[in-house]
Amino acid sequence: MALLPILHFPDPRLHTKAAPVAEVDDRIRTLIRDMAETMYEAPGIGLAATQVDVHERVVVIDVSEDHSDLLALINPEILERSGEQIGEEGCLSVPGIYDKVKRAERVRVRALDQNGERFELEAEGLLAVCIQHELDHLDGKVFVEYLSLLKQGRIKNKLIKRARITA
Ligand code: K1U
Ligand code: ZN
Repeated sequence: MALLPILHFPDPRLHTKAAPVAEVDDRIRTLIRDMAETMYEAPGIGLAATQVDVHERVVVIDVSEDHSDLLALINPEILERSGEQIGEEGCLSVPGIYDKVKRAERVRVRALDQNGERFELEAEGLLAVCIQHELDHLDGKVFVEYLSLLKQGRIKNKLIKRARITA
């Protein structure tokens, strides 16, 4: 297993649209294992392949408290959204920044599992938020893009300064 380096905003690679996975094979299963290890170590409750500079449609999520409920989604699609919730979000690619984002309360998702089998899932609450956040990453969107341009500018400057100090 391997820990993968996570790209930090405003790295332009975070705005790449990920391509569908053509075949669910050992390469994809290894990517999922490494992404899960990276997410748990960070720690976080989700990670999209985009964040580790792999531009294929793969995400891992685990919103359990004891790392017991890993969900891997390959080529995920949101089929239906309903309701509305506003909650505080963070992002491993925007460390130390948290802000409120409006999302659907419930989503129905279709994806492939690690055997390449299609399945559907209904989610609400934090899991629904996390799914929407991770699928945005696959489309090249970072949660700060829901914030005002003023806030986005401040966050960009803060992270650029921090990167200079730690370089
Ligand atoms: O995509 C990511 O960068 C992961 C992100 C997912 C997420 C968090 C909150 C709302 C929506 C999406 C994170 O995991 S940030 C870290 C975090 O929220 C957390 C870390 C440890 C324990 C519990 C939460
Ligand atoms: Zn994120």
